[in-house]
Amino acid sequence: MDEKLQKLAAVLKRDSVSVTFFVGAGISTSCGIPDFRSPKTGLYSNLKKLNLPYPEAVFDIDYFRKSPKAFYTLADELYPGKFVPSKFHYFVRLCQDKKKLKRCYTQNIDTLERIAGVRDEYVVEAHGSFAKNHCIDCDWEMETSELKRQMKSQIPTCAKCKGYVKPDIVFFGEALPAKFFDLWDEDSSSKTDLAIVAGTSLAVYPFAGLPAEVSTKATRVLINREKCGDFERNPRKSDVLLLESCDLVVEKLVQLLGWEKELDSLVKEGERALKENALYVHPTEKDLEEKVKKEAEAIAKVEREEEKKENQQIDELTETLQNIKVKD
Ligand code: CNA
Repeated sequence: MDEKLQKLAAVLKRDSVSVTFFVGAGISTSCGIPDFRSPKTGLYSNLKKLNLPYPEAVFDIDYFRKSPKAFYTLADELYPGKFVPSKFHYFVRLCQDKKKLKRCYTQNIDTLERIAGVRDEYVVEAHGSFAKNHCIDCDWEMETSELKRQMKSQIPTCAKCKGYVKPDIVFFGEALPAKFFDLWDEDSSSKTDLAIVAGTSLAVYPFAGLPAEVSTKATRVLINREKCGDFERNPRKSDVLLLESCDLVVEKLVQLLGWEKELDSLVKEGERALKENALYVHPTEKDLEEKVKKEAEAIAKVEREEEKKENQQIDELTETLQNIKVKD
């Protein structure tokens, strides 16, 4: 593994390197969030208490319509705010800070990339997230604070049509967000040097098909406990396989890159935020509207000032011209 890591570090050290991540539940298991498919510890092997007809039913939209309780039992356990990002999440953040990150495509719904400080323009939550909530019948939006309040005593229910409300997590049988398709169209046809696939069994499509579409000019890296997907079926000569824990790989990699101190301080910052109960909280719709309003006001103010300046300049010029005429 050491030789492979040294090669990877050498590529990452290049100034203009561009890195795209494709990640899954395995980057969050060290945060205490179980993945789906790991034997014994995975969610699917621990769902017996929910009496599901089959494990995937917990994320099936038709099953949710009939029995939403199973999903909400799980949602209560997984709800963001209780977990701190892993070293791997902070490694993605460091790539952003060092201007090497092109995009991070994630299947995770835990929003830990954002909590680690990866900015919206870099994150593609292919399977949605807990950020917003809608009625499954009439699409009415419920504020997250209201959803959390209702979750304590009942299944969150639409104020308009009494349908069930669920967070905007993509269930089996639902479409992926447009951002996923739009950005992948753009990204798959532009340059990337490294495609790092991590913590995923590459079992859920269309996400699982992305590594196969990565340009052959890029080096694909798999950081996972097991070989999977296109790395198994259609391996490329240039593929780098690091079949280890995601955090362990990152620990070694940052040593080679000289980024350990920066990673340590980010990890400590996260732990402190959890203790102080100050982990990132999703902005509500009202916050977002307020932000847009303030930005519009700021732009209007700048425009007004510019117009005032222009008018002043015109007045001065007119006065100068009139003076010239008077002299003539
Ligand atoms: P998965 O099918 O459970 O696969 C996880 C993969 O990660 C497996 O191959 C494991 O061997 C590997 N793995 C687990 N822990 C580690 C580790 N520490 N280091 C390296 N490898 C590890 O999960 P996928 O993400 O592939 O499946 C896609 C599903 C999972 C998406 O729809 C998600 O919404 C869903 N999911 C998300 C979360 C989350 O948000 N944290 C949790 C559970 C499931």
